[in-house]
Amino acid sequence: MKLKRFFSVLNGAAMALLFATPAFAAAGDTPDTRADWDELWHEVLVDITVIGVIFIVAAIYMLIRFKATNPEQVGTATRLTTANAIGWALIPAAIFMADDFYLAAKGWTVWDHQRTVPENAMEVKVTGYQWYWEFEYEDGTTTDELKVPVGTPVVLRMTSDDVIHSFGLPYYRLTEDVMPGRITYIWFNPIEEVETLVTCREFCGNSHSEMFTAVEAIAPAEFEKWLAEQG
Ligand SMILES: [Cu+2]
Repeated sequence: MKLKRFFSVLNGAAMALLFATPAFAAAGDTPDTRADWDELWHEVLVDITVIGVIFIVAAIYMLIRFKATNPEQVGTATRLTTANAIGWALIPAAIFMADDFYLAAKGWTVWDHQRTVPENAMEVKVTGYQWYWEFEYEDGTTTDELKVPVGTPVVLRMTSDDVIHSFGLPYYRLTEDVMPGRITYIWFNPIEEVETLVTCREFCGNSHSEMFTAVEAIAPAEFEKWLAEQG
């Protein structure tokens, strides 16, 4: 009976966990893929921690509560009916699986935001070479580092001149494969002035580790001035 009460508390905690997770923060018209991703990651950490603690506490409780007092001891519990046994296995499993499905569904929301390019996005073409990145702006300017104006979403249309690379923007929580003969894309929303890393995230030959540069989000006026100077 005690065990039954224990499991009903456990199930209650799991349900509370499911419904207590916070909703996604809306970031105006343009979703902030960083915030999306961070929130999902935070939820995953909280959920696996809570579920882990529940299982550890349950295991320790049962180890102590039902410990045999001598090696010949036989358990005295009444046998569960088949239906009960199946129920005890499936219902808790379904409850914890529900959390997985819930997180997976949120993952699709993040993915959907990452795949849907805002209409006002500025386009930059990216080409991967062994072993550097080249950026081409809408006016034809090419550079070896990425500068973008704060406040304008940026879509990168990417391809490779040689082997398969992977374009990584850790700060913006984005990675996308870059392949010869194909154009892939990612977009991000630079909402603050910050200089961070562009890196290749797929081994692409001897100098793969040198295939990094900067992505710098700067004030729009400064960006216009810089772009004009490049020409
Ligand atoms: Cu590479």
